[in-house]
Amino acid sequence: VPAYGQVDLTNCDREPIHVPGAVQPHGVLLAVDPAGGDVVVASASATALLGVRPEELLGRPLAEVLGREAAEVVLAASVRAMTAEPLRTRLLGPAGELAGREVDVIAHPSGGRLVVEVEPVAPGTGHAVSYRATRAAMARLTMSAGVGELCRGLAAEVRALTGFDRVMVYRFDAEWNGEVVAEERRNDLNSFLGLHYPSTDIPVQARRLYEVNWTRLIVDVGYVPSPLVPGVDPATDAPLDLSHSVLRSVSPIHVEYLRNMGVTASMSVSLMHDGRLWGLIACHHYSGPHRPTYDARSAAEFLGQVASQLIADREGAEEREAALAAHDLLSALMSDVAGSGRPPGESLLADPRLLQLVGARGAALWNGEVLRTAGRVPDAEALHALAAVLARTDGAPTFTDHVASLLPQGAAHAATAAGALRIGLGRQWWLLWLRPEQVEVVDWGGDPHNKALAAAEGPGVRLSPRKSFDKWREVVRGRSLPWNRWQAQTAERLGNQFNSLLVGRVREQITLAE
Ligand code: BLA
Repeated sequence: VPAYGQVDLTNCDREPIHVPGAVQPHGVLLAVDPAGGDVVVASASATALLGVRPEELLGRPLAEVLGREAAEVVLAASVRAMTAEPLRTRLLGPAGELAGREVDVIAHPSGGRLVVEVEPVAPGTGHAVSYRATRAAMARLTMSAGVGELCRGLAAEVRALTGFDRVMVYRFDAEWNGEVVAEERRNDLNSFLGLHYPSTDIPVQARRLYEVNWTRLIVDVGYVPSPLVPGVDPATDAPLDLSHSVLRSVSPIHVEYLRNMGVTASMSVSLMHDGRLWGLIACHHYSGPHRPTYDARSAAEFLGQVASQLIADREGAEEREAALAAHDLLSALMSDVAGSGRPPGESLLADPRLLQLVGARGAALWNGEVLRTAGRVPDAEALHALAAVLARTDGAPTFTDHVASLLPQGAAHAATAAGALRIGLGRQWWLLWLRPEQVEVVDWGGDPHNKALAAAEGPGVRLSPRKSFDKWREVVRGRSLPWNRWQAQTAERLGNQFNSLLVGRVREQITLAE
């Protein structure tokens, strides 16, 4: 059995979370030989829930647990692999807590086995989830205007569906750090909106798992894992792969993290785009165990899929609009520069639209003799060093959101120039746009509730949102917000227009001289 206890903060990205050798105890997991229909592995939770010790179930037909009819449906469905529909049935055979109760039976293949999970349809937790209600929720999402409204709508719909105290939309950046971009919560809870977390909070193997299994639930963070019996499949000597299990026991490191946050139950749903994890719907409960029904979880997963597609579409549209707006702004700027009667470099640097155009806070222009600057910039020496390190012979735009990785001395200027975008003009001119480091822009400490939360953390707490935020600050220290494609294109366009303007001026002067 893989030993859970050996995981610590330094090796948690190698914890084999898909083979924990245990499940959460609110349901029973059975692995069945699909040929004969006999049980080959059973979870210890069988003792309480079915009134039979797991050892006693081994070698017995699935029909003895589920009843003949249900067992036949499940085994027949196994031939159709992952497409099997979960089955709702009443358990008449067993003597434990599930005796006579309605259960969901969720089956999927794993290795050579059929994994059959039995979960009670708990009274009270399931808001009745209907196709009609889910479709209406989907229609509401479709009508929302921008990406922000869409994410807020998604959080609201999922909260209504599942009853969690807090539902967040969590979005990954290119380095897998994350940000809470939307939130719906109980009124008395402090807000997490806008908070950032480092990539290590959701390690790589977890993200990989979440790309293939789109929903996970921790019903009660105080649960005692229920081991599988036997710990390895006797036919293969390998532990059962629980990647697609709904009862999978989760990483104890993550459980510790949730406990430190005061979370008592948690769920998350993958938001996928183009086969990659785009974000998560992250749900917290703070008032004890919480178990939305399988149907509610499935509906949340479905809305997540719809929403992530919509988000991708909207983002594409918003980006095109931003690029068009920048195009218009550039035309207006350049025509004013051309008509100003002043030297073009001087009037360009005096115009605030130069920074607005690409979302910069500072700019500098060198014409081979004079250095002109606008906004927040480092000293002249740093600007020349930066322009040199980003230089390209063809003058095409070059950019970085981490100046310090190109220039060791650049770290000292992160407050003005953590990020830089350069274009070459003519033979020896260059133009630089600058951005400060991102941590200056984001501030967790601004929210007094979060300050109180941080103060309440004891010295022994090694995992917490506050500590994560500090870690995120370290990760992004010295980095600016990234430059995107249309910003680089806008810069290039400005370069071309500015060059034509200069060439035109030179021609004029030649003509005048003749
Ligand atoms: C899993 N970490 C997760 C999950 C989330 C987070 C959402 C998915 C599991 C779930 O649904 O609960 C992180 N949760 C967050 C964040 C917020 C939140 C950032 O609510 C912000 C509001 N975690 C750590 C560290 C390690 C770690 C330092 O912070 C390792 C050293 C591990 N996190 C870790 C592991 C998992 C995880 C191993 C996988 C859990 C599993 O599915 O078994």
